[in-house]
Amino acid sequence: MSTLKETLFKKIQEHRPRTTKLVKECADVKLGDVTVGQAIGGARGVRCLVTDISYLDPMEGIRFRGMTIPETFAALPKVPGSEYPYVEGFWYLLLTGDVPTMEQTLEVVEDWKQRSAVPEYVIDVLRALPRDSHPMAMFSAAIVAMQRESVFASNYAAGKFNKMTCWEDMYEDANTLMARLGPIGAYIYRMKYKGDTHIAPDPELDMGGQFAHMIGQSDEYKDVARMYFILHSDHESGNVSAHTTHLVASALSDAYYAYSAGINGLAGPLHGLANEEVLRWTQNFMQKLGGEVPTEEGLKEALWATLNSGQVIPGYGHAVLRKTDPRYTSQREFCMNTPGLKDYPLFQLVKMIFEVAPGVLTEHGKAKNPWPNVDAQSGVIQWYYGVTEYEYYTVLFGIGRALGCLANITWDRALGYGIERPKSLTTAMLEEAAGIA
Ligand code: AMX
Repeated sequence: MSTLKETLFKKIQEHRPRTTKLVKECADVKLGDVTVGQAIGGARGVRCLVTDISYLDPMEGIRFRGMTIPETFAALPKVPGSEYPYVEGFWYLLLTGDVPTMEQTLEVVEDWKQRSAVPEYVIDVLRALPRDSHPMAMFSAAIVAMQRESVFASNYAAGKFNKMTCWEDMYEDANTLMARLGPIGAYIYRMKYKGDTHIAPDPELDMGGQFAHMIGQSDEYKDVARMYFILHSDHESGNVSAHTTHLVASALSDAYYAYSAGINGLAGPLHGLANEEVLRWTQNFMQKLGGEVPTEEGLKEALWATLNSGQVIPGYGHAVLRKTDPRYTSQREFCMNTPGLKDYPLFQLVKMIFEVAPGVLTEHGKAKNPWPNVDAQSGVIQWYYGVTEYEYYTVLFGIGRALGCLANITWDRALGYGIERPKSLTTAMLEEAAGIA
């Protein structure tokens, strides 16, 4: 058994009695009430999910296993010669809550290498789709196509389902998926945008570095990939992609079905597609100005024009956060510390939007959070390095988001979380409850 699996097993055994006690002795303890507004308004703020992988504080932002983003980056083993950690070490942290040693990290690196070959039939599926299919549709199709390899599903079908050990099958599927998502994403990228030319994996590289290599990027981009995947990994479990993955897995669907569904949710413009929208909005705006960075006044006008036409300002606002997203800040710091990026006109504009948009949104008075989220920064970094195909950005998000979603559903199995099934009411019932029937 690998060190990661052994450590995870130990953690699961330690944790189980806590969940059992809560279910057996405290099941009636109230966590809150649900209002009519919440029932209609997307269950915002309803406290009914449990995860220990990450926690999102409205003011402070995300903590992964209790650690802030800077703490996470500082603690994890770094790829030699690089500023950023191994994605594989971060996976170890998300699953176990322990910061791995270099040796433990390299064990995961090796394990993923063994699992990373993309089956030929997945390539066939991708090639059978119309070439103008959205890359997220391709990504989702590739993931669900691999369902036939699910260890969980095959053991279940063979009557080998065991509530106490089924997490091990989920763990197998989750690791195989994690190992293949980068190469699948790279295949889609090269097939769609680089003349259908492909780059063989380099056996020396870690997951983030390999992705950069396989899309044909520079050495510098390797750290961008590592940073990007880690920053986009998890945002507790109520967001659309994580919640969808959890919901689908709760029916004992395997990791392939569950994460493919999560990817479909991530593809929505209010969720993962926002990074694409941000860049489109920003570039269109700059194009109108003949490539110049606008004045503050010009920018204000453009922001108001967007709002007055009934559109949202992409990259701003959040369902939970009430301050600037630390994932935004982390990417902003990356830009500030990267010589060419710091003075890059598109980054100058993104910086200016950060100075102007919160004021405009506050005056507009609708958004509960006028501050930027992760998506307001990520596109500009991709563009700078030559990943200029906006519609592809959500695939990058989806590769990273898998870390959180798959760690979560592995734990869901370990703790035996039930099938999700909230209760619906009719409009008449709401009217009656509100005394307006
Ligand atoms: N621009 C304009 N209006 C906004 C806004 C923005 N950036 N953010 C919120 N609003 C509006 C909402 O549309 C809503 O208007 P309505 O009352 O007419 O329906 C009102 O403000 C209240 O919304 P809220 O409670 O502040 O936000 P929410 O929890 O309903 O939605 C989110 C959150 C992210 C979908 C929303 O802020 C938004 O649409 N932002 C722009 C898109 C975006 O950046 N999405 C990415 C989020 C991060 C991610 O998942 N990748």
